[in-house]
Amino acid sequence: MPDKHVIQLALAFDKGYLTPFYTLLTSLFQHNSGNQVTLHVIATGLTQVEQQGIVDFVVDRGGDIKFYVIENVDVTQFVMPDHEVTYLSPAIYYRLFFPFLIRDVSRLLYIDVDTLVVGDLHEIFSFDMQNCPAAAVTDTDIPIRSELGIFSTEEYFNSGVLLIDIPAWKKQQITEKALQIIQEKPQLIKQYPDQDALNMALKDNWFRLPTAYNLMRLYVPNEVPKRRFTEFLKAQKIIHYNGKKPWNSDCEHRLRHVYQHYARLSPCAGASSIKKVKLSKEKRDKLLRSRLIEFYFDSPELMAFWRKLKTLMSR
Ligand SMILES: [Mn+2]
Repeated sequence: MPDKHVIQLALAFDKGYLTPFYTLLTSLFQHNSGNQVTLHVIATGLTQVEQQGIVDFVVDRGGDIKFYVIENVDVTQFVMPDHEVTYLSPAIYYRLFFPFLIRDVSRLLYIDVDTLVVGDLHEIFSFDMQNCPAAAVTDTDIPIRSELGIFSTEEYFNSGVLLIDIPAWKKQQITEKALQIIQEKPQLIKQYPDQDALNMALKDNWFRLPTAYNLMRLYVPNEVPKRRFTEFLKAQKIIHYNGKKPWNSDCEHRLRHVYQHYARLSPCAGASSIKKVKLSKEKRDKLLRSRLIEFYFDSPELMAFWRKLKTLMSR
């Protein structure tokens, strides 16, 4: 039997994200049984029993896991958005510290815990990153951030999936640069703190990954109807529920039900139900509109009928 590919993943979360974390692990091991998976985890607020539960889960599936603790840095002092983005916690900053905590690993894939792994990840570990310290997926959904020195949406990446070349990252002091921005320009990066700081620190110095590695909502077109999801997902690697979360009723990600699927298979199956979120009338209307659009694309009969009607009316 050929040697298994080794894949090194970094994950960071705090106790409020235990269910999504298990859901992510469930999807990961289902699609990477041919790989030797090592997880590097920073988790805060877990009990000993919860931590041991995670170790057992990973070891049962043939993986390795290491926990890390950040010392001497209090990320709770770092800038956080003050508007209604309640799903962000200071854990967003943990990604900056992995290159210093992990020994004997040269390439590391950091992934947010609001993701699912739906494909084999080993190929990414042999991508030619063209000497860049990091690789990521462009986030064209964000308005141009000229205040950060970034003048095109194509030049801004989403930090939810970050492939890190640790030696290059350290040599070019990316963490130091990002921390300096966080300390010196907190007002500038208030809305997307870690992501803005990393975009500034890595400006013109990151390799573009295919969108399959960070499938945000914007990369799932409405035109892909529900009945083709299985086929569509075959070419994808990591689904990212950026923005509204799939465990809440106001999620607009087209693939939100895929999260429910893996949550039901996870050890947190009991906690997989969708939480109802109270919305203002304006937001309710917006959500209803997006649900109707989905319904339209999911219903071939409705589409055919509508097209016919339009043709008749334009005569
Ligand atoms: Mn995320």
